[in-house]
Amino acid sequence: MARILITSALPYINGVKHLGNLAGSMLPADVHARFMRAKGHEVLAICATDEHGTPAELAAAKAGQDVKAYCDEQHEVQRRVGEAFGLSWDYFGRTSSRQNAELTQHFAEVLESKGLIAEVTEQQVYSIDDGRFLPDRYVEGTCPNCGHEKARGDQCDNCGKLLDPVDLIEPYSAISGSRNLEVRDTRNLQLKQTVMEPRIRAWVDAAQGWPPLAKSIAYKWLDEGLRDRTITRDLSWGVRVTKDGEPREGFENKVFYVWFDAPIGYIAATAEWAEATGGDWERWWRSDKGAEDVRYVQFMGKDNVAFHTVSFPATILGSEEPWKTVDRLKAFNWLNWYGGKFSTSENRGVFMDQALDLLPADYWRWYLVANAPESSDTQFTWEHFQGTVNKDLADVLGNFVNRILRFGASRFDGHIPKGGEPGEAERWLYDEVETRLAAIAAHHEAMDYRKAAAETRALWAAGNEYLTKAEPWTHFKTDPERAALGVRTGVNLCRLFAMVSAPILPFTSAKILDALGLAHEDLHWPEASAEEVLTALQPGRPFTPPDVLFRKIEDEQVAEWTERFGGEG
Ligand code: B3M
Ligand code: ZN
Repeated sequence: MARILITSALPYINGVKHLGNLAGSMLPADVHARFMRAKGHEVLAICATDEHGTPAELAAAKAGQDVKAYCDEQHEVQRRVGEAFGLSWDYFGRTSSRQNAELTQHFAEVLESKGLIAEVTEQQVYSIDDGRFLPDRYVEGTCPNCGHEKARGDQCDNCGKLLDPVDLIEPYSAISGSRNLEVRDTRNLQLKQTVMEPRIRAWVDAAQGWPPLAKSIAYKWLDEGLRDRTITRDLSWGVRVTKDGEPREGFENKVFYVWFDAPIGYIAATAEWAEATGGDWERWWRSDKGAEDVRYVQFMGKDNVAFHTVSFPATILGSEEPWKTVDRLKAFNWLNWYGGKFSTSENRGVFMDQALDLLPADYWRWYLVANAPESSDTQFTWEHFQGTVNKDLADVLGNFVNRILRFGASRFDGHIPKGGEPGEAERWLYDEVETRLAAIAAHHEAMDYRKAAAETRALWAAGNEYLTKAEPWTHFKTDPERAALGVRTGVNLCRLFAMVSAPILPFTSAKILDALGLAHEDLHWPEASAEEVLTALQPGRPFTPPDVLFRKIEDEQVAEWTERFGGEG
């Protein structure tokens, strides 16, 4: 049994996330957590809302709310919608927590004591009309790299390049739209990443469990040459800057940069979890306090990779304290919306809360895992979604469970019959299940989600193929023993499907277990031989067919949703 710490990139507080965000971090992290728990490992799955920086301030201003009140409200909204999607975090914390402020200040002070922090005078955009500095997203303008006209001060959404607000062409204030801007001097703290570069490179070289995408992004940054990074901002909302535990002189109107405190939020949210549950957070994070054997797995979209493979490690390694660093990193490409980006402002795409208004969580979970943007960007289209749900869930899994349980209910009085000895069809099935189960587990271990879903689907298909071979409905009159064996094996297959599909389809698995009268706690990964697993439920056990597990998506629904949410159409 291993101890596995799982984090997914912390969603910004500025509104409910869209399906692309879900597909590229929170959902696969949940699938991994569920699989690892089912395998009997000790798992701690941590997430939190990322509540600082200009995204939070701008969104609060737009909502006409005080930032703190806005964050309180939106944190609850995101937590609820996450839970409704079945995201089984052990804790969903907040980067605005006391724990995160303390840890962030701790890291900054330790880094300073190691000579890795410098106080520097920098040039920042100042808005005369707004009477304030405009860090990061408070400035918009034309991207110097690609010419996109609505680039934000910290990053261009079009080409992805990280920017400095002073680089923007024809900049304007995102608060007032004013172009009456000038560049003024301001004092900031910089983290000397240039000094850290050899240590970070050696650490990246040594990393084993990263996919090529993550390594190549890390090396791209390292090869371009790290720059010292400003870790404070002229903002009022965020973690206060301290020195020896007291407010730092000259920094009274500044806070730490959101990307400095956000990853520390993984640790802080674990400390929140400990406070709430009486757990021991250091056992998960400090190698001197028992975390040396923890396997730490991070999930994130590709735009977050550099922050996790270079910037955050600079903080952690620079402290020279025994913090746990990432062991395995799973990075995703983009899930796009009809070849373009999801966009709130242009009403393109579906957001998590809207998705659940249309269909139950498992429909989305299945689609997003089976089409995970792993080796390249992928596209969501309503037609593709419809096809996937109808074929995989309704025709293969749903059809199997409903067909066999209904038949068993009507012909065998809703009790598992004894049946004759296993024959050719059963032996074929045992072989098939043996191979498929091993493959599914291997893909989950490797965090290959498309493959894990494809093999899961293949296992369901094998169930249907077995029924075609066993034909209990045809044999019922002529060879009732054989028909009974078909039903007994089929009911056991339903249980197996619930166990194996649960990481991706937790709600459906629960329904199947209910139909079989099995407790949800019994859910574990099947480790016994296929024959044992498929004869585990004994004759005489009652079962009740569930309501239809999956309804097919109709063409009219596709037309309506395309109209409502945008699409190519
Ligand atoms: N909130 C960016 C994002 O949601 C950022 C991730 C922080 S992870 C520590 O893409
Ligand atoms: Zn650009």
